[in-house]
Amino acid sequence: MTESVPVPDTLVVAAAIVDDLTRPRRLLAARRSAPPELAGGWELPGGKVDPGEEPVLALHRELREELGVTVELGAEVPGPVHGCWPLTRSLRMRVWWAVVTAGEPAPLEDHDRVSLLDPGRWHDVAWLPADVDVVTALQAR
Ligand code: DCM
Repeated sequence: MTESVPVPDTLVVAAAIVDDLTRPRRLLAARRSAPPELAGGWELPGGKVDPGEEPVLALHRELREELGVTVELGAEVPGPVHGCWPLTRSLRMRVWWAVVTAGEPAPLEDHDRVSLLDPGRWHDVAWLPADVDVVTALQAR
């Protein structure tokens, strides 16, 4: 008999928003104010994909809702598990590079701060655990 392995079933999408897709220098980090267990942690902004929703469209929606910005997406940042970044047993994340094309990033929903991290300081905030590895991959680029 084979053990059944729980399959992560909810997709989260997030953006590594930088000033320039070709030569990224500054990286946007957003600090969560909710829910209580995540409050104070910094993340690459994004959120859960709704059932039936196209992941890329979900990311545009989340960035509009959370930060009030329109973005252009660059390449995907592939994670170690089937291209995804594991968050929990039931959540996995996909991440894309992005640049803002309209709007000024502001913490509108579930966030209380937005920070632009200078070159060499991308690890200087208390990232949520899964985001630490993503930021390391972003820096290695
Ligand atoms: N999440 C994360 N890192 C991100 C974005 C989201 O770890 N860059 C996590 C936080 C939540 C879950 O994904 O547990 C869903 O996010 P949201 O509440 O924004 O939909």
